[in-house]
Amino acid sequence: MVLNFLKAGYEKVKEVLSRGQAFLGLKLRELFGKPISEETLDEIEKVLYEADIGPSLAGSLTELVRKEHIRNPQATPDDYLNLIKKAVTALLGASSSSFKESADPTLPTVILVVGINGSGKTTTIAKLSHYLKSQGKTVMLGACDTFRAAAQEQLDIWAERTGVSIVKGKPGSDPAAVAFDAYQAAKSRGCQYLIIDTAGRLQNKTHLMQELEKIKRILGKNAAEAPHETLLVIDANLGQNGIDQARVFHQFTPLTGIVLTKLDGSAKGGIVLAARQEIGVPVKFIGVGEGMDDLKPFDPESFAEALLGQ
Ligand SMILES: Nc1nc2c(ncn2[C@@H]2O[C@H](COP(=O)(O)OP(=O)(O)OP(=O)(O)O)[C@@H](O)[C@H]2O)c(=O)[nH]1
Ligand SMILES: [Mg+2]
Repeated sequence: MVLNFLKAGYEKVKEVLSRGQAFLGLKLRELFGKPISEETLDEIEKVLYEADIGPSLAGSLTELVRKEHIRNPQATPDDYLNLIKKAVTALLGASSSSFKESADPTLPTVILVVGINGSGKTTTIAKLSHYLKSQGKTVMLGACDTFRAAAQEQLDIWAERTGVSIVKGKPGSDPAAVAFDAYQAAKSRGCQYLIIDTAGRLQNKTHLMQELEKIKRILGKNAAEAPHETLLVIDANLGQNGIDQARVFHQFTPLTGIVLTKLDGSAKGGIVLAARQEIGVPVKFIGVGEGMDDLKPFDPESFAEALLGQ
């Protein structure tokens, strides 16, 4: 059952990542079919770089190919592709979609969700609530995007649809105060998870980033280990720009995971690797559509396969 559920999501990703000439696996296979010379190695590095996997990883994967060629001059395109796939899977580590839970099972596990405008935070929270509920967990939402009146309304609609409770604040009120109230409500009602929605913010607006720090601080006053998870939602279409965002968010509110959304419409899957290599933060979930079921736990092997083909 779980495998089918996973497969369905990755088929979608595979379909998008393998579209047309952009397909990394296809381009690499072509280059691996040529005699491996300095020129071919340069081309390989360029193709990897263009896939948004980040410059240092593009370099180290190219080095792997060089070494393999020296070790075994008869290596086939399949040998090289397998080598890269293995390195990519190893870099991504074991499947890591599980959350750090509250040490005290009577207190809620708090998940703070951050990101720039329109990245998919609110939709991701709806999908995550649905995912946790389907595992029999109780969930409360904290609508801490008090910046736009419509934002709380949007979360409210999702709360009703997914059948979870929600705590809202007055439009324009202090989001940290709403986070405080939401924690107290989740605690007194014995909810297992509290998921905090925040307003979209550009990472270069320092006062907005400090507001996030405050939300985090207030949550920490309720329980020293809260928030247990801080998830950054990144739109996969942003490519390397998403990594720059992650770096700044990570400074203000240290991230424990990334949710990469809109992978159903983007051929920019390489950002998953760059996030791991350059920020050291794992991708925990991927978003593959706008529906409630369109959030999938991140699976390194399926992802490497979707990215590189085979
Ligand atoms: N195709 C696709 N669309 C998505 C996905 N996730 C979110 N969206 C869409 O992206 C748009 C923005 O999503 P929101 O969840 O409102 O984004 P947000 O980060 O909460 O936005 P702000 O609160 O304005 O910062 C909506 O139209 C969503 O339906 C996804 O995985 N795939
Ligand atoms: Mg939102």
